[in-house]
Amino acid sequence: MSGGTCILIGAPLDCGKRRRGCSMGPEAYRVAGLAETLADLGWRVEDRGDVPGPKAPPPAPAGQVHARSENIEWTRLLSNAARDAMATGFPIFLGGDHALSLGTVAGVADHAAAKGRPLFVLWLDAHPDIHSPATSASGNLHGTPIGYVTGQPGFDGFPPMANPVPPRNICFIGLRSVDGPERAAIQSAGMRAIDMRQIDERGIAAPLAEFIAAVRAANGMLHLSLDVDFLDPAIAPAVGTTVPGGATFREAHLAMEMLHDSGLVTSLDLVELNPFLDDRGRTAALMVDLTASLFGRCVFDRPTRSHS
Ligand code: NNH
Ligand code: MN
Ligand code: MN
Ligand code: MN
Repeated sequence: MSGGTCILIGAPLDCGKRRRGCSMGPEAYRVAGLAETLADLGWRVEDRGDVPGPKAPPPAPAGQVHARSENIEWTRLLSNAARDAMATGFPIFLGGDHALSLGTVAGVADHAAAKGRPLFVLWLDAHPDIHSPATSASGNLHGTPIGYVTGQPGFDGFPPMANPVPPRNICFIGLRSVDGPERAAIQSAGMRAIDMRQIDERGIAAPLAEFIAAVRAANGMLHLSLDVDFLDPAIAPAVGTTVPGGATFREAHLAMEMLHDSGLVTSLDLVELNPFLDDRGRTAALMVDLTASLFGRCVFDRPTRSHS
């Protein structure tokens, strides 16, 4: 994974939750120098600008699903954008909140199916986001993309998931806020779920290497969804749902470096950055630096595939 074409796609979706600000995310990544950083690493960069989707409506009453129709429209738009981009390069979706992944993963899954390859998803997040609109207590659809892409029921009005991702192809890393119905769903499907305690005990490298090995053994494509709240709030304050005890600077970079070496990642979501909550741009800058590690920035070159 080096020297190809990266396609930047702004997805200023801000309707997957009630607290606004993620609509400013794509511009923050551009200001933080994402395109220049990738170009310096030898990538050709094509910025397709922002997908023009609907704006976030006023907050729905508590307990009701917030902005269902806006999210349906974004899911359609982004699955098309993802399918198109996968045909020509490595798409990087600049969020936008995590509801954008209903669309991006759906489009990437269609592409993988057309290629006859299984799709795997790595979800770096404090939360598993495996609700359906029926199980979500908040009614915030950013808590539902894994429910949608695995083909769970309850997504009335959304485009049917043509190529659902098998739950066993999904790996969560960084979990520390899991709701009751989410825990039940993860356990009954036997999903790979690495919580912060496991990272404390084993480090991040061992469980990630196991997942990378599984993707390679299946000749899979790998979609990476990176939620800002995967990171510890002390280093990444610009997110509406901070949870203490997150990944450290080096744990996050090591994950990106190992994923780079694997050569398996074929698409990326950068989600939940809320620039309104940032501290002099440092969270945006950190997300750009993590992306740089994923795209090959390192101190010394290593032989490819050294980690599995
Ligand atoms: N589980 C909660 C909900 O469904 C929080 C989800 N929030 C996130 N997910 N930030 O990554 O509303
Ligand atoms: Mn999330
Ligand atoms: Mn989260
Ligand atoms: Mn939840």
